[in-house]
Amino acid sequence: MKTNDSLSIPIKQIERFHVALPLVSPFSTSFGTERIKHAILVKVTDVEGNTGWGETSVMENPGYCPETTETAWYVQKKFLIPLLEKKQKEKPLISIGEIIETWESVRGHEFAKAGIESALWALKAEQEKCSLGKIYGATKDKIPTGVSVGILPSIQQLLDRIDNFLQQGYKRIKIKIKPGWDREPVNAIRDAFGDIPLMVDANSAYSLASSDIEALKKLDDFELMMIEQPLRHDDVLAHCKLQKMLNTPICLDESIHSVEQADLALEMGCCQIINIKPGRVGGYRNAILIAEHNPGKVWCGGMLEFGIGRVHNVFLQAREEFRIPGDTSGSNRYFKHDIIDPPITVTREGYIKVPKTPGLGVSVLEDMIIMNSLRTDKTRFATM
Ligand code: OSB
Ligand code: MG
Repeated sequence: MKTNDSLSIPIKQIERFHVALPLVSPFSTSFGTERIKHAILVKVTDVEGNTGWGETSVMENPGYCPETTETAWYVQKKFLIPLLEKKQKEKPLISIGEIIETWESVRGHEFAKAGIESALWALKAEQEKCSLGKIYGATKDKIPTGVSVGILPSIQQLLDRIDNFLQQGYKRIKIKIKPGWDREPVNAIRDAFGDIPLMVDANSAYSLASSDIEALKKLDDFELMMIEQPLRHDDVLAHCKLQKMLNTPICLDESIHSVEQADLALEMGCCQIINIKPGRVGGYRNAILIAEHNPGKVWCGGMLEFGIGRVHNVFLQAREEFRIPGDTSGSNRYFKHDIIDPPITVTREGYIKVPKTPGLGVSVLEDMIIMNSLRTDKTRFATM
């Protein structure tokens, strides 16, 4: 990353809000059903009153990854914020890269790190009076949108849902699959909607058992863009074996938690594409490094983010290495009222416009955040 990453004004305090809001409709995957979205929203304020907002968009349960809202809350409080405060005491005008380095003494906990790191990038944008997009290296003024459709009780409901999203303009459809819900729904979608850009996400629901391999091979008939994370979260070798048996490209999500793991999986042929979720890979600096190493082979995933995480992801995908539509959808696909103003909207042609105004480019509805917080805290830094 070539951007200058130093803060030009010292940090005064960090506030956190554990927010929970109902989703407009339940979201079912092979690992469970989400009805309420949880996240830890992070607000960093400097001594001159500039602010930066970030989102720790981990799930409440450890079904997708080992972290949860609770573990992130604890690790931020007990380790990440104290390490940051200590670093600033040593050196008042700290760089975000140096903060990321001091956090290397904490293994894992990528979502916890990303939540604070993203707030720091947003603060940097405010301090520089430029768009967060500039900080993240955005070059596009709009990004194509995709939507991730959960497992539904019937094929007809799935087709109705997809029809609605296509009418709203979405350019790429992803459906969740699991053994017993794969060939049939995909076949029905191809029959109903022809050769729309279509992909599937198994969230690790398959294995190398012969019945599973047969089911996955059958999907080759449908010219899918990719199959996301068919096998175990921790088994890249199995994905390597599977990729040799399939024509459809494999995309890894759950397996990738670092720049090194992304490079390894692509270089060894365990997958052809990486779903970059900044939270899962430890933040936006790592997300950008993965993209820079692998242009055209990456897209931006989602964690049903609130508006803050969503707008960070819009800026990230406005970089030129992102050439495949991602999972970033409009706010109304998730929430009745998002916590930013204006909410993220999708144009009739299926794009999200990249905000232009300085900082985050949208207003954060702090009163609404406070009203929907299960808990909040504030750490004041010792000032010089
Ligand atoms: O596997 O990509 C996934 C949501 C939560 C956890 C994991 C995943 C997802 C999605 C939805 O697919 C992406 C989104 O719309 O934000
Ligand atoms: Mg996925």
